[in-house]
Amino acid sequence: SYVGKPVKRLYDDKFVTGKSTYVDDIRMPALYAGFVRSTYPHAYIKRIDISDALKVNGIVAVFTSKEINPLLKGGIRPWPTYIDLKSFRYIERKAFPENKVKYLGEPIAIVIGQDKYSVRDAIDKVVVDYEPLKPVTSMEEAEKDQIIVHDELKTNISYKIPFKAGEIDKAFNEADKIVKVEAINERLIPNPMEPRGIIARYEGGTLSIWYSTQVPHYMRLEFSRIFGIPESKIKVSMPDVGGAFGSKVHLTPEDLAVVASSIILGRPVRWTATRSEEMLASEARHNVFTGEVAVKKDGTVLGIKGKLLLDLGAYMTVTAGLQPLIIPMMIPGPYKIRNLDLESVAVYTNTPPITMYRGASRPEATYIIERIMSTVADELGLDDVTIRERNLVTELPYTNPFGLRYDSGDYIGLLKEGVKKLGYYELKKWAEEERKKGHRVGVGLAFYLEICSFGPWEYAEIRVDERGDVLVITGTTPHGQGTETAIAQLVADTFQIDINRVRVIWGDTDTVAASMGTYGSRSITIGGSAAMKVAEKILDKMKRIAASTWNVDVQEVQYEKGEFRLKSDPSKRMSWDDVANLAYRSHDPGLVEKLMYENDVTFPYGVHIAVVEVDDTGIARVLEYRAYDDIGKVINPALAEGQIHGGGLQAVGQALYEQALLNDNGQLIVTYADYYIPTVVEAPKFTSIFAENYHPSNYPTGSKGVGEAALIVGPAAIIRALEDAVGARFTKTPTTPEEILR
Ligand code: MCN
Ligand code: MO
Repeated sequence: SYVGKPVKRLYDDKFVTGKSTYVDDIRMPALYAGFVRSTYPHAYIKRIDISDALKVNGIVAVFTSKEINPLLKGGIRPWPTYIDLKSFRYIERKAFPENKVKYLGEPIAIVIGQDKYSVRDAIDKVVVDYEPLKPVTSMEEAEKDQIIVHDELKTNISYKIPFKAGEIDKAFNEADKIVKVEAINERLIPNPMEPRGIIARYEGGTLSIWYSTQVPHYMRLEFSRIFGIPESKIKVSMPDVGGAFGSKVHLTPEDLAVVASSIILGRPVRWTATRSEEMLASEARHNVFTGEVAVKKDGTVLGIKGKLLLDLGAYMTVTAGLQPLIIPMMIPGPYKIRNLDLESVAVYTNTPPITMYRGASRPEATYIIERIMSTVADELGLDDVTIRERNLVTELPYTNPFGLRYDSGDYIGLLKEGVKKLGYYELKKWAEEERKKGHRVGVGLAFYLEICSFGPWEYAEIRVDERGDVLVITGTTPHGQGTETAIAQLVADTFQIDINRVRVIWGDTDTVAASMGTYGSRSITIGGSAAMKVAEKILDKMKRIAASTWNVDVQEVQYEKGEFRLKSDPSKRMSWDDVANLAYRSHDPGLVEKLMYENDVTFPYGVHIAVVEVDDTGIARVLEYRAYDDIGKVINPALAEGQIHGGGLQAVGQALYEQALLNDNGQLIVTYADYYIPTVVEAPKFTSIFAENYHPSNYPTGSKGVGEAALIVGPAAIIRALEDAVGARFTKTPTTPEEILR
């Protein structure tokens, strides 16, 4: 059997030999697109002169809002599957602004030419006259509504909702101590290896799109809504996607302009973001929490009051609305805190729009609640394990004060076991000795509970062909995780056949009848379960075929290791291949089954530990990163561990190095070179252990998600380790050398 084993990734040859096909690798006689971008963060557009640009050799067209926007029946809007559109103030964003630019770098015109180089030259020849306005680039200023980003909305506040539960005044009256806590996440950029890319071809009334996306079916729906083309006339293909980290669930105005141009010109048009464009198109996080915590002397947290201020940037993207909703609901985390008075406020600023990044809301919530736990521990003279033990939820299932139902687990048990298995106290002691010798090293711990396997459903289809080979069509859309291998393991085990007879495909709307996609660490749990259930259906049919051949009741047929047998007569046997072949010769031919599998969210959890060293220049390094997680049943430990490594390295970046630094003008002043994504040089030594006595989800796979775990909890663990090393309190990610030395 394959499940539970570190089966090697099945389809990686092309990646490691450089033969994968990303959007930019697709050969097609397409025109190239590039964008003229605003050089002001906030300004009226007075005039756009394209005449010189059109004179550049090879330039086919330059379109502005005048040509492009009228093709759009709607614009970019939040994702109604998860976001309540009515609770937000937003405008549907068209491709280009018609009179006012709202952030520096905002696309205002598309230049189309025969090759990339002439396009690049022509972009510089487009002359734009602006009437500059004072920008508002800080969230705190934006909230005052003195400068308004969207005049139509008359306010910068898109969302302002209280999240209240229990009796907050009583909690604060009964407190022995009130502890102030601040937690800040600066703006980040996911930076997948492959930047955004799209090719659009409109011919004979059919729109074909090749797209670097996580959600081809949802994007087909959006293109249909926005362009008023029926879904039946749109095909979205997802070629190999070189990572996304949540950022490719969103749709950019550039994408809309490329599609509109291909419609106008009747020719294929393509665009691949440059790295600088990618950095502008996918910014994420950026929020500030300020709060007060009511505590008892023994460490019991009675209640939390606080305000969460979130930056949306200049426009509401497809996914930014998730954060003001989910962060407050997850702030109580794994702890039995029942009294809360939280206000969640999301504001527009004259800065690049915010989208989502690995963990999308759970990193923020975890960072906030773990900062609270560690700060309270310091204020009361307790240690990091005790404070958590005192507050962790002890009985599951548990419904949190905002109605989220935690499905299964043993939080205290895992914390105790994790601390032991990961050698936490030994590390603490070692660090203390080292500090006596003058080395600035520290050890930090953080606990997390996360919500994943977002549904409500996922689709799977399986075809067993007449030779008995298996094709699995999954609605999930792996783009680096390796979920396809894990799905093949589940199917091969259900069929009890060689995994090499199973092929898994996904991503193309013509191939996959329905799909939600890959995000929110949902794929193996909900998509894998869908595949298992279909496999069971097929096996059932195969048994019925064997039964009818032998003229017996289906209960008489047994299947084991590739063989169908008659229970009452062991001499009657048929191989897997024989039955598959027979299936195509019967009156109800074929072995093609499909289903939509529906289920609820699951809640994995764990404890992660970081060891940090700070040198004389204030540069911090994470030496070790150790994780102990209960993710339910582990389908492929190598893949799951890989997720801890990748997410853990991104946590190192978020905690210590990465920041999408903007100046007061809202201009991104870092490039890919100095944004400082950690590489193998900055990588810590990883230890990843999954609980053997796991608590399964109620899915057929028994799994819970792991795709975001380490970036959800890692920043809190690393900042805690930094505090231990330096002996100071830190609130911010990233905490930079200047702040460490201060
Ligand atoms: N897995 C397992 N057993 C479990 C849980 C997971 O073996 N109990 C394995 C799965 O088979 C899969 C991987 O771990 O190979 C992650 O599975 P899962 O937790 O179901 O997450 P998804 O497949 O839905 O992936 C999405 C998740 C998210 S939301 C982000 S963001 C992220 C991440 O995956 N983006 C990634 N990991 C990424 N990895 C890569 N290489 N690139 C990205 O863009
Ligand atoms: Mo994600």
